[in-house]
Amino acid sequence: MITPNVLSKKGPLFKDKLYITRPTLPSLEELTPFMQEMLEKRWVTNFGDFHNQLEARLKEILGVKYVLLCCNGTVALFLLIKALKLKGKVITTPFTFPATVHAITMANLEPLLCDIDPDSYTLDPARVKEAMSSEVSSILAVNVFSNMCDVEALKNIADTAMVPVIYDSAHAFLNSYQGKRVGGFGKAEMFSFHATKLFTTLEGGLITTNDKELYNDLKNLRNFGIKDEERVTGVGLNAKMSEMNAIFGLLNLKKMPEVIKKLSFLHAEYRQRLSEIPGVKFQKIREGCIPNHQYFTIEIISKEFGMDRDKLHNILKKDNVITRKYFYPLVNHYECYKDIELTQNRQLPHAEKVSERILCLPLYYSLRHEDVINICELIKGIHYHTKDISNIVESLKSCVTV
Ligand code: T4K
Repeated sequence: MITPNVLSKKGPLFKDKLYITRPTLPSLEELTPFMQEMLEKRWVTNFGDFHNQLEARLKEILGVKYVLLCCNGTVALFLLIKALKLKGKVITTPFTFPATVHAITMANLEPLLCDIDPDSYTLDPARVKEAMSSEVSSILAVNVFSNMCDVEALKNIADTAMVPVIYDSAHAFLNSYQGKRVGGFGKAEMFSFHATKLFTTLEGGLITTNDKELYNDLKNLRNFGIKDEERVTGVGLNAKMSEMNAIFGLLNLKKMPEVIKKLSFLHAEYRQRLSEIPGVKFQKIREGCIPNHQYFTIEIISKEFGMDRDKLHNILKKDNVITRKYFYPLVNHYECYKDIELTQNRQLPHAEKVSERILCLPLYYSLRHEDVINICELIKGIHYHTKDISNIVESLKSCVTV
């Protein structure tokens, strides 16, 4: 057990800040020949060779008929929603990153938030079923922290209502469920390849689908709606991925098996060590899901742990462990949505509770095994010393957010 810096005053446990994530990146040596080739060809964007190679590799790995690389996940999701020509309301979750709900709103549709399951943190199908009406044109579900949604139940609800389910799988690249790679569920899925994601192209996103017509519409929308040299048939955007981003992708893709192996090991270590502490709850991974382990989150049940999530977050910060409250606040509490009825008077008790308790801990490829052990021992020390700490917490309220 390690006594936290707020009590020991010995200085932070970690000399350098430990963030929740750090990108896995290729070395300059690995990058150089690719960059040289790109510079010699003088082809830097607009569906160059590297872009096309990356699309071909992803299509093969994910086992889907069509893939479209995009400049980022948010724009990819927005284009997907536009291409589906949805109307009225789109059911989604409040427990997500702003991008999910903003993509709906930016497409002039109304997000309709339904509560989550308190253990998996994914949309609760029972709440979705209650919220279905003739005004709902789609369900946008999020495979949060690389857990899978209840895809079977959501499919049944959507099929009955004859509306598509689409997945925000920003966190779920290279996951599989019931032996099938994520990417082939629902009408289409979106992935994020941002710097903070398991697999990064620095900025980037991907849409996967098995629907040819949707693919053709998306291809058009991704490139200004240009059909050919003389025809512009859609109101599209510039959502293309550049060659530089694709090069990072090609090089990083090779590293994925090794990265996932290490994350899985660190994940298990965290879980085993933290399970000894009262008041620490873990996300329940759906049976049949093999997650990529890109996030490690805990819920802090304050009565049992001895303090609430916010205090733990601030105390860890004093030891240079920079945790994040993903996802707090919930979407329905955002200032930009305060005048909009997102829930149709439905309560979101589970999402509210998880959002108040959740804490995302550091987890990434270059994180050392001993760092995970020390973080766990520090959390044990904080739990053990809750009474001593409670006397000084007032002074911690002024901690600056990092
Ligand atoms: N749907 C869901 C469910 C999502 O979670 C996201 C994005 C999206 C859609 C949209 O996908 P994109 O349009 O982004 O492709 C980060 C990411 O920016 C965002 O991509 C991600 N989800 C979200 C969960 O996390 P912030 O604002 O919390 O990131 P930031 O800048 O605080 O970075 C977090 C930590 O990562 C830093 O403390 C240190 C580390 N970091 C970050 C960057 C940018 C690095 O080590 N290097 C870096 O270059 O949103």
